[in-house]
Amino acid sequence: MNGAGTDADVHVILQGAKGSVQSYFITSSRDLGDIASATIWHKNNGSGPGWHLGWIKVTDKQTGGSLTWNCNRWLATDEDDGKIQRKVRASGCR
Ligand SMILES: [Ca+2]
Repeated sequence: MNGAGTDADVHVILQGAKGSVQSYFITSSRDLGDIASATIWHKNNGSGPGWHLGWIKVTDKQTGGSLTWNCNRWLATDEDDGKIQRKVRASGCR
């Protein structure tokens, strides 16, 4: 997909049943519990910030368990509904 990548600064918040963390490469000394959602946004900087987010995968390095959630939305001011932040969860991406 043309222009689907981004060179903007990307941020993620993972929201678990027991708390949340914020970073791109995420580590946590705490057990977050079952992951309920991930909030993902970028700063709309760089030369091609518009980003098509197909899916996210969250892997728990301790348990080896992982989940994959589909998004298939743009985070772009000039695509889709113009939003550059999405909340991704099992039930969908908005
Ligand atoms: Ca782009």
